[in-house]
Amino acid sequence: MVELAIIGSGFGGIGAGVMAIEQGIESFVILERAKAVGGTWRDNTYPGCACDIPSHLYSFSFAQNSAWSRSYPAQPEIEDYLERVTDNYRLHSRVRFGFDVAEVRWLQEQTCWSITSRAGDTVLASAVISATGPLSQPATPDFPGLSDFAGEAFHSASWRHDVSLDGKRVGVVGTGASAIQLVPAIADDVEHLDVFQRTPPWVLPRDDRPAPLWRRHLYRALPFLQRLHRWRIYARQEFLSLAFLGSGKIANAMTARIKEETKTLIDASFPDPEAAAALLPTFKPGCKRLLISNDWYSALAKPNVDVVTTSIERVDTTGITTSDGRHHELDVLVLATGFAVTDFPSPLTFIGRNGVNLAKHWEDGASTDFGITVSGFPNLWFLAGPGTGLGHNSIVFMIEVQLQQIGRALRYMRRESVATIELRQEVGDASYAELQRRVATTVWASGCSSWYQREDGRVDTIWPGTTTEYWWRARRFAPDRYLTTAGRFGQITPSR
Ligand code: N01
Repeated sequence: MVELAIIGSGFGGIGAGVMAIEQGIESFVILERAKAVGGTWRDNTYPGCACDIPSHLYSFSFAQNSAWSRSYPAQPEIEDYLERVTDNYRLHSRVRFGFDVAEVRWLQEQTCWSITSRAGDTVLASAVISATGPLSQPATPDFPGLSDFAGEAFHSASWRHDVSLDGKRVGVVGTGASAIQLVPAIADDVEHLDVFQRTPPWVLPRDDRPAPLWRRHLYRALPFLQRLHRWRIYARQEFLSLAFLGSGKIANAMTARIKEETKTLIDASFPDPEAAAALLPTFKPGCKRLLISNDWYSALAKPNVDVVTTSIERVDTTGITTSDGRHHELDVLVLATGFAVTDFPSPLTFIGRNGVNLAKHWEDGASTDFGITVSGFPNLWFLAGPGTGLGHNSIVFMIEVQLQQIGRALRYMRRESVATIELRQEVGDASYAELQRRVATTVWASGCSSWYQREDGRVDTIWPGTTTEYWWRARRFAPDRYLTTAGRFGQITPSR
C-alpha cells in the first residue's frame, strides 16, 4: 500500500517521481513494464533516432544539462540523460521494474486504487499518476500476408539490432518522423532500399550543430546563459504555432514559407519534375506533423533507393506486391508505421467509481480537464493525456505544467484534510466542448488524415492553443472544479 503509484518511467514518470519527492510524499512507487527507465527514449533505438525538438528545451527545467553534444542529440544521449536524472534524484530504488500494468480499479470502500499487473501482482495506492505516454504502443498495419514474410519484419520502435542490413534488400513502410530519421541512416549500408510512401510529408531543414566544448563549459559555469538559450528556443517553437492555429496573414505567410522550403529541399535532390511532384504533399503543412531533416531527400535520391508510391496490396514470403502488380523482393521489412495514439487508455484498463470503464467513458470524446483529470475517476491524474499533444513545441514543457498542478492538488489535499478529489463532470464536459470548438479552426482539422485523429475523424489528442496559454490556464489547482470527500489523504479504509 502506497500513497502514490506512478505508471511509467519515461519523461512523465520520472518527472512525477521528482514532484513526489518535492511534495514530501514518502510512500510512492513507479511501476515500469520494462527493465529500465526511459519510456519511448528507451524503446526507440532505430538508427538515426533523435528528437525533433532541440534538447536544451526538450529536457526538464529543473535538470538542465549543459553537456548536450549538439542541438538535436541522438537517442542514446537522451536515454542517458533520463537515467542520470533518475540517479540524481535516487529514483531507481522507487521503480518496480517488470510490473506491466493491466488494470487500475477504484475500490470505493477502501478509498484507493488497486493496480494489477499482467502477471497478477497487485499494488494498492491512494492516488495514481498515469504517465504511459502517447507513443508507447507501436501501430502495426494489417497487410494481408504479413505473417508469411520469410525475412525479418519489425517495427521501427522495436529495432532488431541483431539483424544486419549490410548488402540486404530492405523495405521501409512509412514516411513519418521515424522513417525520415532511419532511412538516411541505413541507405548506405543496404544493397537496395524501397521506401513505401502513402503520403509525402512536409519537411523543413534541420538546424543541427555540434555544441562546441567552450559553450558547454560556459553553460556549466553560467547556467543563466543556458536558460536564456532555452527560452530563445521556446519562443522560436512557440512562434510556429501561429502557422497552425489561425488563418490570418501571418499564418498564410508562414504556410507559404514552409511550402517553399520543402520544395527547395526536394528540387535540390530531384531535378526531374515528375519525381519531385511525387514527393510534394497536398495537405496543409502542420496537419500531419511537420518534419525536419537535411538528408531525407538526398537519401531518397540515392541510386540504390526507390520511392514506391503505389499502395501496398499484400505481403508474401519474399516481399511486397503493390497495386500496380509489381513485386518488390525484400530480405528485411521495417514498419515505420507509427503509434496507436488515439487508442487511449489502451492497453491499460481503468475502472473508476461505480465500475465505469474509462475506454467506454471516452467513447464519445476524451473529456478531461486540461488532459489531467477525468470525472468519475477520483485521485487519478494523467500526464501527456488527451488534448495535450503538440505539433510545435516540447511535450516536456506540458508535462511540467501538469506536474505543477498535480503537486498543488496534493498539497491542497494534505492541508485541507481531503481524502479524494474528483473532477466535476460539468467541468470536464465544458473543457472538452471548448477543445472541440477550437480545434475545428486549426490546421489539425484541415482535412488530412493523421495520428492526431480518431477513426471517426475527431481530433481530441492535441492542445489547440499555444503552450504559454496552456501554462497560464492549467498550472494552478482550482478546488472549485472538483468534488471532494473529507479524510486523511494516503489513509486507506480497511475493507470490511
Ligand atoms: O509515425 P507516423 P512515426 N500503409 O504516424 C505510414 C514522434 N516521433 O513513428 O501518412 C502504408 O508519423 C503513414 O502514412 P500516412 C512524433 O511525434 C518523434 O514516424 O498515414 N503506410 C506514415 O507515413 C511523430 O509524429 C520523434 O499516409 C502506412 C507512417 O507510416 C510520432 O512519433 C521521432 C500505413 C507513420 O508515420 C510518430 O512518428 C520519431 C499503412 N497501412 C517519432 N500505416 C522526435 O524526434 C501507416 N503508414 C521527437
